[in-house]
Amino acid sequence: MNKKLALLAAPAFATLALAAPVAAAHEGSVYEGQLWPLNDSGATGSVEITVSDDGETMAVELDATGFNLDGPHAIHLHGIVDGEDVMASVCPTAADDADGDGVVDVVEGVPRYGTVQVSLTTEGDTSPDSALAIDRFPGGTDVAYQRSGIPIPDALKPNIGKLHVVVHGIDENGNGTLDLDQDTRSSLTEDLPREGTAPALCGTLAVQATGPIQTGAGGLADSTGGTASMLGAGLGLAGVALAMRRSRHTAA
Ligand SMILES: [Cu+2]
Repeated sequence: MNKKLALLAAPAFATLALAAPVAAAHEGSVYEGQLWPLNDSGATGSVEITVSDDGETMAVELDATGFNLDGPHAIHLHGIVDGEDVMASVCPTAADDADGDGVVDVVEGVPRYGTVQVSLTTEGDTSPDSALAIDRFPGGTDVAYQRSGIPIPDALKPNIGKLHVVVHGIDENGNGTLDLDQDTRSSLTEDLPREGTAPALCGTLAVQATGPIQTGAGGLADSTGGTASMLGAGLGLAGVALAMRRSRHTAA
């Protein structure tokens, strides 16, 4: 009986020991990312995500310019999530055009950036249910998106830095507007043309600041350990960012 309990308890303890320092770095953390063009969208951009002090919500600021499509631009946080595990990964490149038709469509990008975790709508619901609510996403060839109070799903709370920001919407025929009757339909839904959902920008996130570090070390042994772990996590994220840059350079 004791043996059984010990066997059950050991993995749980290991999970807690690993999860605790990361969770401590979640509240009040700030993440930033550069957004890189996909599918010759012509756009560039940047994003900043600030987690609230209680860790329950986030504020997102996203600025992007130069889209060749005059909107709408669906914006999502994508991630490869399996239960409570979130895997770090990289943005797709032209090499991910599996069917070789010249466009990395939204589904072809999924093995890289995962599925929609949060829909960065302008109002109302922000769950994956709103992923295709194109009337609640920004329009225009330039986008200045700002929204706060966005609920953070539980699985993402310690893992914002492993997510991708993806902005969708490209112009394929040079007229600058969304062609609802485009012959090629979205890989997600027949209701939308491919122009509407193909990714235009993608970026990974790197932590810029964490709440506990900003407010100073507590001086307790536990805090020191926590800080060291957080720095370790930060270095891991920096490694991902570097790997991304390297792969971009290789691709270019
Ligand atoms: Cu998306």
